[in-house]
Amino acid sequence: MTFKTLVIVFLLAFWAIGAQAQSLVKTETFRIEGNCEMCQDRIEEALAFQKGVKSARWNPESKLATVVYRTDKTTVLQLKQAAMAAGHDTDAGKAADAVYQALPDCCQFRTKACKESSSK
Ligand SMILES: [Cu+2]
Repeated sequence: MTFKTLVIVFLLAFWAIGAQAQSLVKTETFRIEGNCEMCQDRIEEALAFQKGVKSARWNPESKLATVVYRTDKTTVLQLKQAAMAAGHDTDAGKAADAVYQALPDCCQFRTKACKESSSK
């Protein structure tokens, strides 16, 4: 094996590993209940703390979370459970009442919309 062949083999191997790692990264968009910017911080932080999460955004207008994560490290269900643990309902279940009740008034998304009370 010449040095040149060796280099090509190495490059191919790195490319293959890179392509495989890339295929494990998935972007998923799903709904999380919430109201305001405080909810946004809380939700994004809860999601970002999950293993394998590359980025997490939540939009207070659409209530949609967009998460980039590694499919070998976490699942959408785990991400939803993280949001629920932080006090926010998802289609996978509701947050525990005790956690929900502890949210600031403005964030009580089950009973009121923050926009109406806090818009200046
Ligand atoms: Cu809030």
